[in-house]
Amino acid sequence: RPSPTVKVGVQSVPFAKGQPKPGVDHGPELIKNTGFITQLQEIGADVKDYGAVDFSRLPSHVEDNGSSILKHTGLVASANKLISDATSKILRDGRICLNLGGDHSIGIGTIHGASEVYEDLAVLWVDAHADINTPYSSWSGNYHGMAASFNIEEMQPYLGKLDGFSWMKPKIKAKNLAFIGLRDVDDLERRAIEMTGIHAFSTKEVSNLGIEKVLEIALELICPGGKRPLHLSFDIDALDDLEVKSTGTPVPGGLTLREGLTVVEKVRQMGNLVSMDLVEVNPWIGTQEDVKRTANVSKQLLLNTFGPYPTATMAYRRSSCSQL
Ligand code: 5AB
Ligand code: MN
Ligand code: MN
Ligand code: MN
Repeated sequence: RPSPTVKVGVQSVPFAKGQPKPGVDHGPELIKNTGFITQLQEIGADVKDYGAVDFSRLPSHVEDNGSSILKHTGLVASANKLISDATSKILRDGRICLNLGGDHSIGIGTIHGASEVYEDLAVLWVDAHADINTPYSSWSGNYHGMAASFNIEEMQPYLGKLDGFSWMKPKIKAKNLAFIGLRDVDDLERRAIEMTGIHAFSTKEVSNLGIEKVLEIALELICPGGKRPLHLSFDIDALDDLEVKSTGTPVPGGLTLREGLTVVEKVRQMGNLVSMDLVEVNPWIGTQEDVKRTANVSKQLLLNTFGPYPTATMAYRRSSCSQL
């Protein structure tokens, strides 16, 4: 049974102003240098490289309003308008849009762009953090910790009016979003999750139920029967800090690489993925070895998301079944 050709459009989103650590804007370059695009093409995937979202007309620096702890509001807002439009364009070309970050604040634009093209979009948010702070609840002022709230309809009353974000039309319903991998959630974020009824699976649920079961439940909740289009927002810090050291906010006790691969494999099997983010890979953090390992983990995730469906070989079937 030949697998249908998957059509992917890859865009680099080298944005780092949603958090304070330099280097995360070099994430796309690191991930692309693994050669994952060529490798996918060699196994029959139709992958087109759209280059980077063009930030050349953004001011390189904007002075923040000194009375606010919020960092780079204006830049985050205008960058995400560009990201949203670029994402929509790739989707209208009939490709799955793969966004290589960049910090997670780019999720504001990628999800917005996807929800403009696909009605009734579901979102699977794989992360150690819930990123559901608001400009009022955030104590860090970093927009990468607020990216989820911006697109959730039920969160709008709590966001307030922010300069630069008036172009946004948030369309994601709380019940169509699920978190997997949570283990570092602020008090007010917990309140937001409870209040809105977003489905949340922490690493505790993953170890109790197993990743397969968690995915089965989560995916059935947000897209019953696999019918709704799906956006996967994968923050690399969902994985354990032993697997991934080159990221800005690592948290111990996370998913193993194998569990991460199961996430993308299950998503692929459902067949309704329309867009995906891989974010928070920062090649300026950690030793050379750490960076190499993080790059390799990212590559494995992408190969397993878009590679052909694995079919058990005869040798595998024989050794796994009949000899037992
Ligand atoms: B990431 C924190 N909740 O709001 C905040 O890496 C962390 O995109 C946010 O998930 C982590 O600053 C953002 C403390
Ligand atoms: Mn995140
Ligand atoms: Mn995170
Ligand atoms: Mn992070």
